[in-house]
Amino acid sequence: MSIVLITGASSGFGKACAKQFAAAGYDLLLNARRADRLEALKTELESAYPIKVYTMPFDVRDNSAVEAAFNALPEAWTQIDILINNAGLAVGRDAFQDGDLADWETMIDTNLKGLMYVSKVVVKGMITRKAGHIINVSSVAGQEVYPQGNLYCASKHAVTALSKGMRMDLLPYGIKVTNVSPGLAETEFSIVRFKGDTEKAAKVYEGFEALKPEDIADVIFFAATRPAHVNLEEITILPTAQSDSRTVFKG
Ligand code: NDP
Ligand code: 8X3
Repeated sequence: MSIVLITGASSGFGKACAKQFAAAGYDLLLNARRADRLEALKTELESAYPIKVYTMPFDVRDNSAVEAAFNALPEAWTQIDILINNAGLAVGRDAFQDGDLADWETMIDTNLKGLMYVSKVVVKGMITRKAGHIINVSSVAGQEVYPQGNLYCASKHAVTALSKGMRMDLLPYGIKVTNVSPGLAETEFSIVRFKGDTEKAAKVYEGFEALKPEDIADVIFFAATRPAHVNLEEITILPTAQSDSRTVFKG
């Protein structure tokens, strides 16, 4: 059975993807920083389905940790068929002039550089085997900018651009690259963005029905299971109440 590597699997979209792929019989490599959550998910999935899970608790921002984790992989886990680059975050929602440099660096280091480090390592085996699928989780914030979204939007625009560049360069090797751009989804995303302020986070999703992590896992699973000659290049998924990154109808 195929091996799927999911970054950011301890919560939200990544965790929902882990459940969906596990239910379909895929073996899973799960990454995030919170090792305890990964272990709990491994136990849950291995007891529910006839699959194997290997946890990789590293920080995607740390390239030497990324390389060490892949160098330490047991042989049976080295042929990664599908990479879901999902680890990411927003920190802060300030006007550019009020933004915090450390927050900006965290977003660029995680959303762009982390994706770059993990992909660089994983793509080597895909090139040798002339097969593989890289699914990058960008955002509607990677298509359109919104007020006080500045650096988060810039990091996700970079992900969308990198997906296009990867797709072009990897064409000769038959490697698919899919860019997924979700709109507002209720996960731990806004709790992280507002630095633990759960009231402020909950307000983001008041008055309309936001996407659920399972909605994003559904489209990622669909993209990953198309025939070999079919690649879904860009998938935008919004709540019905949202039309673009700035417009939400709150009834
Ligand atoms: P969550 O906060 O629920 O999950 C984020 C995941 O990323 C966690 O598993 C977290 O794990 C992991 N992560 C964060 N930083 C790092 C790091 N440095 N190294 C390894 N893992 C890391 O949010 P979502 O599920 O919503 O977010 C997933 C992706 O989807 C992100 O890229 C986000 O930008 C994007 N997105 C989210 C939308 C939304 O509205 N929710 C909409 C569009 C895109 P841990 O903390 O354990 O390391
Ligand atoms: C997450 C969705 O609209 O908060 O990428 O940027 S949004």
